[in-house]
Amino acid sequence: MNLSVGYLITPTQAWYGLWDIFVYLGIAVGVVVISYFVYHVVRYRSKEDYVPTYENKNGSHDLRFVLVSTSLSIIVLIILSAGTLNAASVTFNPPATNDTVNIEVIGHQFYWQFVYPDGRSLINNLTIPAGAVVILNVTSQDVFHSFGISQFAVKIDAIPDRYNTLWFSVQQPGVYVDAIRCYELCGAGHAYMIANLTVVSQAAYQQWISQKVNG
Ligand SMILES: [Cu+2]
Repeated sequence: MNLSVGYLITPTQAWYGLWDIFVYLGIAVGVVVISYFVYHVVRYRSKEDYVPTYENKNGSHDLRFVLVSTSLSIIVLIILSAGTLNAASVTFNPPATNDTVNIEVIGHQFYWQFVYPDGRSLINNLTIPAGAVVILNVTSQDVFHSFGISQFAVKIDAIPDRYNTLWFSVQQPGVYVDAIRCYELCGAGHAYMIANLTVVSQAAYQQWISQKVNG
């Protein structure tokens, strides 16, 4: 079994990429708008002999300004919308491959349970193989919760009698302490509904999963 995602774009990459686009476009728009503002503040500053006039000496210039600024705004909005739809599409369409690990995630007041295909279950510790496509089927045993790993930009509601799916992939093995949290106020213990994400090598994962349950 080859569990490597290789060239795939993960939701984590898609959302972080979208974040960059928002930041860079925001900076560009800020530079243009603030420069325009400062230019006019300086150029049309108060002078002793200045007499205000409402005469429009160049009407076509004004129309051109409106067309250009509106077009630029529309282009920016199209880029941001397309990027958002793309990231959402990556998130909601797990790659069609057999090399995936499916894990059931069950929210409880106030802990997370992770159930593996062979029935073994972990509490507050999600263990996954590095580089694999990990598909989580998220539900709840009691009230609404929300399962999220902010570091990897994934989050989805955990709702009783319903399964919501999310997928992600982590290349770097290690224990990501307190990486998993509940993001839906679910009761008095909500703030303590925290779990670790443990990413192990594929060999270690195969070895662990091949051990007998309860063995
Ligand atoms: Cu909660």
